[in-house]
Amino acid sequence: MNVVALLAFLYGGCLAQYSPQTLPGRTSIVHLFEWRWVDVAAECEHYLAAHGFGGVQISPPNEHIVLNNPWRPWWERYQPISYKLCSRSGNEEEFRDMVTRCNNVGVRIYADVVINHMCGASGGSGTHSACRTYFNAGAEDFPAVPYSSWDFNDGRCKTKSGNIENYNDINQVRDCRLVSLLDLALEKEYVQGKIAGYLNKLIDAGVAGFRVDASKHMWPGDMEAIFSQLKSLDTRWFSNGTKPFIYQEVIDLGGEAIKSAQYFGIGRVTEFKYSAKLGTVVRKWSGEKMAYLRNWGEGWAFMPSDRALVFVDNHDNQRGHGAGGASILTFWDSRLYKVAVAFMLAHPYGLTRVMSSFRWNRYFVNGKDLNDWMGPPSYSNGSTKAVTLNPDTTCGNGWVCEHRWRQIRNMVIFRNVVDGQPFGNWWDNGSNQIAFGRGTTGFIAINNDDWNMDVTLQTGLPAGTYCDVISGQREGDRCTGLRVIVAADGRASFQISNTAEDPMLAIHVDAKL
Ligand code: AAO
Repeated sequence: MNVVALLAFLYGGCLAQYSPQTLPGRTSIVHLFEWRWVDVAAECEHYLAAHGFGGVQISPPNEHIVLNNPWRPWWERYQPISYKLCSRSGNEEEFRDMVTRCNNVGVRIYADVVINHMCGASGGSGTHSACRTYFNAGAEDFPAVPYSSWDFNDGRCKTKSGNIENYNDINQVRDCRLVSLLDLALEKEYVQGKIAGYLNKLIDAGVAGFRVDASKHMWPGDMEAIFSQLKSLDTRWFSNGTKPFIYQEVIDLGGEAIKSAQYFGIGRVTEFKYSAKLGTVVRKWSGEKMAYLRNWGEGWAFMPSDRALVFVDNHDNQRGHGAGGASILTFWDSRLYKVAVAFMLAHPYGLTRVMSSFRWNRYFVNGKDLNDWMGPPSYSNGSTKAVTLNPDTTCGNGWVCEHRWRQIRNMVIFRNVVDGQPFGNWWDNGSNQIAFGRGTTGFIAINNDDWNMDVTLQTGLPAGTYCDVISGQREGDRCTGLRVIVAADGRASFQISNTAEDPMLAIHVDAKL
């Protein structure tokens, strides 16, 4: 191997942890929150592969606590009991089968890994865990790992409660308990080895990478010590020496001592400013206007695009957890949500993650949803309901399946088609009507004003008749929705009513008749 090739190999290798390792031309991942493994596998085979999804973020696959006060909250999954692969979503065999089947159709699996802590200090003792493994939270005894009280940070935390009390004290944030979750001593080689062993077991099963939960609460040096022990990805699906994709959950909206940038050396980082700001702009709150999106991305003081994992909402902030400000748009606000998701998928900034949720019966008291804890659609015995499919391809049994909404699915494809193409041909009306293109391959126009949009714009696209992929798509030689005619000079007229179901038009070269 000559020097240039060696350097390219090393460069590629050392940057691999920023790449989702998806098949070429697949640019988004979907979070199938709380889905069972058998349903994820079927979705990979019957939907995600065919519609260009790059991969799936799954809920934590390790054994977690089982709670009944409240009854089976979704957040059981964030209270580990062991690193056995059994959980609300299924057992190890189902997990391995899912990863194999998804990889076999070119859809990657990213595991949500909870490695900062074990269960809550008040988790009690017994076998109320997904695999009925014995543990004793009070004694910090998790025999299935094994972890004992030696393996927790109690000695290092200086707060009276043992919990984080001040997010501006770096030592508290990293060495004290997050909401009383037993904080592992990640600086210990023994603990690092146990966690690396768990992650390598997932790599052996074929996962492509990890969403690292609560990264803000771990010292970057300890995380690097763990990740340096990770194997390369499984050569059944990945080229030899490929490193796992790493994206770290760090809530940094500014104003705290810990910054996202402290984690850039390890992998990508969630950009929560994106989610909070886009919600504010699309809701037209605080004087924000769509016209201000002209310099969206680093121009808004977000992290560099090649370090950012972006989303309109996530499983926390769609229900007021984490950085769950009121501006966050979710499936509950479906019309504006589709505007925000379409914008995110059309704009080049960041690696995009689409949320796929379940419904729960929200119950607001003084602006707070008292049912924010409610778990996935379940039977009376607590087992999670199957994802059923309706004839119109939507989901039943309480699963929202935003990723299957035509407008969102088609914009996932739009992003694949325009991948690598420059942002340009920006137009706005100084208010909330905007439009922009992606080189010569795609163009989107959005009307978020309270009056009609009627303009003729330079799209940058080749002349022809295009199917609008918001109101429909191209099927053979016909459009199932609206059409847009691009003239020889690249210009096209966009009439968008402010009362339209979806006040957007989006076209790309794969939707051209
Ligand atoms: C549950 C119960 C607790 C109980 C605990 C143990 O709710 O009462 O003590 O069990 O028995 C999830 C749930 C938790 C649940 C936990 C364990 O959300 O309610 O606790 O499972 O079952 C912080 C972390 C962040 C974390 C977020 C929820 O930094 O990593 O809290 N997210 C991840 C997961 C999440 C999970 C865990 C971590 C735990 O995504 O699902 O928790 O594994 C500030 C800080 C943030 C901090 C938030 C919330 O954010 O900056 O770092 O997130 O506070 O504490 C504005 C500010 C923004 C601020 C925000 C909220 O937006 O700009 O900075 O307000 O104050």
